Parts: sequence; structure tokens; C-alpha cells
Amino acid sequence: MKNIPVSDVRNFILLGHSGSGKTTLVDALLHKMGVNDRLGLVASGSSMADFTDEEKERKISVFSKSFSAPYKSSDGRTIEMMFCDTPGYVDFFGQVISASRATETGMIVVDAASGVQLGSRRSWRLCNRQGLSRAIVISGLDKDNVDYATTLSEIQAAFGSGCVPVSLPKSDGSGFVDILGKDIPDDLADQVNEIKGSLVELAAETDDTLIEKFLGGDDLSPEEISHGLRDSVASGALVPVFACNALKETGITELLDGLSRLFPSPVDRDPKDAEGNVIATGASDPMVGFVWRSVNDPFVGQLTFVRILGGTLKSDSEIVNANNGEKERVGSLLQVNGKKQVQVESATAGDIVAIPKLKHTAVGDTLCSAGSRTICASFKFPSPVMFQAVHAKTQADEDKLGTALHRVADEDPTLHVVRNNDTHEMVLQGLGDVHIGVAVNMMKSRSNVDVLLTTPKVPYKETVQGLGEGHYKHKKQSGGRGQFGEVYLKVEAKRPEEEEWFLNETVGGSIPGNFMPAVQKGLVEAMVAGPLAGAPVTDIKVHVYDGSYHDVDSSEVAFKIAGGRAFREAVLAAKPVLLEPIMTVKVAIPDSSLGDINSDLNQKRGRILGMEAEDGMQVITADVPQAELFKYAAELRSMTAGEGTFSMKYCRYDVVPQNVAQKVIAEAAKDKEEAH
Ligand SMILES: Nc1nc2c(ncn2[C@@H]2O[C@H](COP(=O)(O)OP(=O)(O)OP(=O)(O)O)[C@@H](O)[C@H]2O)c(=O)[nH]1
Ligand SMILES: [Mg+2]
Repeated sequence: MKNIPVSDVRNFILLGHSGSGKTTLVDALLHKMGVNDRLGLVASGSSMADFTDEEKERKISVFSKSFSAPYKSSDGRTIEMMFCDTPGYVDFFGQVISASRATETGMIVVDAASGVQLGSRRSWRLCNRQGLSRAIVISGLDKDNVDYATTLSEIQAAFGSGCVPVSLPKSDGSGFVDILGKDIPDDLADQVNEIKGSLVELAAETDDTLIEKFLGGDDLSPEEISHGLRDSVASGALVPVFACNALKETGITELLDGLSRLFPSPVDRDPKDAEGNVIATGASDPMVGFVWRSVNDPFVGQLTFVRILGGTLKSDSEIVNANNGEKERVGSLLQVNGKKQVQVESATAGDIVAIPKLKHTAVGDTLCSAGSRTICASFKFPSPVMFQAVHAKTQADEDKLGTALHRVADEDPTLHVVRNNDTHEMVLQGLGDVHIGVAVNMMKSRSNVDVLLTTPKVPYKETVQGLGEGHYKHKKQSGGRGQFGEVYLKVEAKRPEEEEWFLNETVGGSIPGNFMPAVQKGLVEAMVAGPLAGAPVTDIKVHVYDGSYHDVDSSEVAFKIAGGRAFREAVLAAKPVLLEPIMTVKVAIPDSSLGDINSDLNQKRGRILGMEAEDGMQVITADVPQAELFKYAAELRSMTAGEGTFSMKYCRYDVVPQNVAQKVIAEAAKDKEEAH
């Protein structure tokens, strides 16, 4: 794709708390590398990275985007730099997880004014999990009341003493000093020497000649030191800490030089497949590419973003999707830098390219040369925590709703569209209200579909807790042939270990055997909508023990009706109750919110199961009715100033308390009335 050897390629993901300055830094880097002829600004909507309407409107990043360009470093080498900007807002963490699979190094941006935040820690953990090398960039040092030393010590306290500065702010505020570079101001000489000494000691762990040279008083070139440091950086023992002012564009050259010197290239790490086998990275090895992103481009259509791990991907070729065995035709290959798309002929290890119009490939799949088969581990994304029922505004919207929903969900593995067969609603599930809001806007802008969101209906069920009798005689005589069927039955709760739910206990042919299936059908139909709130009846056992028939007038229809009516009567007599789904939630919050969150969970009818400290947070485990949780993601965030997160999974159905059940039953009756 380019004339730069892969050993001179460096791939970075920028991650961190929302608003820490990632996009601003990417804009500064792109300006410095000449990709943009002016500095793009998030605030004025001119950012090269936050270019979509969604991002310009909200002034936050929503999508991960990669940019690459050659950089001529201060030591004269040309390095291909790739930066992937990611959203810090937790609703879009799926984007960050995806992008982390396309890169070797995580650059965690920390805003000097805010220090280490929850998003910084979340980023650190993700880099750990993915085995990425790490850099930390302290930005925003031009802001009021910030102090570099305080921020640095906060970083070291949070992430360890392996976080060592490699650039420092000048005392007069005029710029930054590259610790491994030249032109160190006198007033910083001692501090720089001390840091340099500790860096050399680290480097010397892998290179004896270096320490001898250093102790002998020889000047070590940045290249010598950096070369020795690369192993420590790759192993995570050293996390270089940079400082810059992205908005003022100072410290950017020092940052680019340091990044190109200290961090691994795509071939310095051995990429592995799902089974742990090393993937060969040479250009002539079989091609292996990992799909980390998919976008519906308004002009080009479906664009699949692939990180090449080994071999060469060529335009106008045939490849295979290793996950499903389907062949895929590659027409053109695109290098995408934000809005700019350039056609390229081929791509090798370390490159990120987009392939238009693949038919059988999804995010998380592996693409291979025809004839070879390597599968990389797919993603583990967070489960949804926000649920909204989606309704089309008009009939025209209704016709396109399914397609529009699937279009947005196809490119976002953290967004799910689930049809609830009990409530008959289409439910959009995501990671927060902003996530769902963006999906709704995209349905409008891409598919011109207007939707309304409502709190989803709870999939209640009904059952009984006692024994109830029911009887119905269906008798009609209106000229011609009449209708007759009479059924006596009892209902009671069915225990899980019992298999049979329908028991024919009639004697002497009081209901002839040929009408029994009709009685059963009547029961099955009545169970679809129980007598309390129209919810499905579950875990129930029916004993049909008597009845009567008429030689001429009895029919299947008559027995079906009699069965259904007798069943309703019996359920109402058998202490019927409403059941609701209960979820087990794990809520992670700072200590300071513990009291508020506990009392809120109590109000939500939650049962606290346990509490433990984890990663500096308190994690509460509780069983909470689903009805209380549809908007919990948003509520929790506002109660904890954005710091609280939670996950949940279905646990069981449980009886709805009387006072709540009465409201649900009244609502259901109102809905039924309105529907008539
Ligand atoms: N003064 C000052 N402001 C900055 C600096 N970096 C970013 N900002 C401002 O902080 C705000 C947020 O910056 P972004 O670059 O959008 O932050 P981000 O990390 O990309 O945020 P998300 O996309 O939400 O994760 C913007 O208004 C920037 O102008 C900086 O170095 N100095
Ligand atoms: Mg951003």
C-alpha cells in the first residue's frame, strides 16, 4: 500500500474519559502530519475526526475512526502513524473495544484539569485485557489551576511507578521538553537527568552496554535509549507519560517523535488466532485480516474495516470469510481518513483498509486468503442496559421500520433489536439513553424513518397459587342446529418436575373423547391472555373432570368455548397472581454514592444480595424487578455524576406484590378499553 516497511508502522488507539481531549489531540496530530492544512476544532464543528452530524451536534465522539499518514520524525526516519480516535462516553464503549483490536498501543489521554477519571481506569483495564502497550498523554495543561506534577503523581498512584515521564512542560509554559531529545533548558537539566537515569536503568535490564556507557558519562543518543526501552514498553513494565497542549499545538512534535521511537510495530508483537497459534505477518504469508468495524457509508454503501494481521490483501481478488466459509469478492480497497477515501491496490500487516460491499461478513469475523483458514477470537461486548420499545410514527414508517432498525444494529454489535413475542413489541437495547438516541437519529437520517420510543411493556405472566373450580355450559338455540358443550374443570399450580398439564379425568364419557382436543384447544387459547392483566398463563395444571354433551348440537366449537370460559373462572378462583421477570444486577459505584444507590434499589423493590469492593469501586449485587430497570442506566448515571455503571442478567420470574399488581391490572384494563 505504501513504500514504508511494516517495521516502521505504528498503530495507536486514543482512549480515555469523555472530554479528556482525545479528538482535539487527534486533530492536532493530523495537522502536524499534514493530513489537514488547518487545525480542526471540536467546539466549532470543524474537527476532522468528529465529522459526522451526530458528533457535530453533540460535541462528543460517537464512532471510532482511524487515520493514517507518514510522519517524518526528528531523526529523519519516515514512520507510518495510525491513530484511532474513540468515544469516551460510556454508551459507546463497544466502539473502543472494537478499535482496540486494530492497534498495538493504547494512548490514554488524561485531562490535567480532571486528573485520573473513571474513563481513564476503564481504558487502562481494556489495554490490559487486550495486551496492548500503553502510553499516557497528559493534555489540557493550558487550563486554569492545573499542575503537571500533581497530575503525574495521580497517574503514578493509579497506574504504578512504571508510568515515567518522557516529555515535560517547560517552566515558562512556552512548550515541552523531550526527555530523550536535545535542547534541555538549564532549569530542567537535573530533573531530566534523573528521569533519563531511571529510563536508562530500565533499558539496561535488556542491554548491558547501555548502562556501562551511561555510567561512564557518555552521552546516549535517544535512539540507543529508546531501542533498549522498547522491550519494557512492549511488556508493559514501562508506560511512557507524555505531556502536551493539543489546543495550542505544543508538545505535538515531541509526542510524535516519542511515539515513533518507543512503541512496537505490528510485527513486534505476534498476533495470535483464537486457539493461540501465531499468525505469520510477512507480506507473502497467507492473508489474515480481522474485521473490527462496519459502516453504512451514504455514498459507497456497506464498508467493512479490516486490520491486516499478515499476508497481502489485494484489490480485485477473492477471499474467504473464515467464520462462515463464504467466499467474498474484493473489488476496490480504500484507505479511509475520516471523510477522505483513497483507493489503494494492496494492504499488508498493520494496515487498516475498508472493503466495500461484502455480503456475508460481520464485525468480529476473520477474512483469509482463499484456501486458508484462520479464525481470530471474536469480541466480548458489554450486554445492553437500556431498553426502549420502538414504534413507527406512520404506516409508511412502519413498512420500513424493520430494515431501518437492522441497518443501525448491523454496524453496532452493542445495539440489539429484539422482538418480544409476549408483549409484541420491538425493543431496542443499548448501552444508554444517548446510544439509543443516536440510533433513532440514524434511522431518520439514513432510512428516513420516524419512530417513537416508549418504556417497554413488562412481559408479565399469570399463574395460580391455589386450587380453583370452573364450570361453563355453552348452549345456544337460535333456529336450526344449536350448540352445546359443558365442561367442569379444576386448576392448580404445576410443579416444575411435572410434565403433564392437561389431565382428562372424566368418567363414563361425560365429554366424548373426540371433543377432548377441542376442550384442550379452548384452554390453550385462554392461556394466551390470562384473566388478570391479559398476560400469558404459565405453570398451571388443569383437571377436566366432568361435563355433558348433546347428541345433535355438540360441536368442537362449543366445547372449545366451554373449555376456555371454565378455565377463566377456575383461574380467578385459584388465587391468581401476576409474575414479573427479576434481573440480577451488579452496580459499580464510588463509595460516596453507596447510601443513595442502596436506598434507590430498595425503592425499586430490589433485594440486596451482597456488596464488595472491586477496582476502587463498590459493587452491589441485587435482584431487582425488570419493570424498574428499563431506564436505570440513565438514572444511575445522573445519581453518580456519570461514575456508576451496571450490568444485568435475567434471573427468574417472581410474584408481583399486591399493591403493584393492582396498578398493573388497572393499566391493562384501561389499555383493553382503549383498544375497543
Ligand atoms: N483548554 C483546552 N481545552 C481542550 C484541550 N483539549 C480539549 N479541549 C476542549 O475540551 C473539550 C473536549 O475535547 P474533545 O477533544 O472533544 O474530548 P474527547 O476526549 O474527544 O471527548 P469524547 O469524544 O466525548 O470522548 C473541547 O471543547 C475541547 O476544545 C486542551 O488541551 N486545552
Ligand atoms: Mg472525542
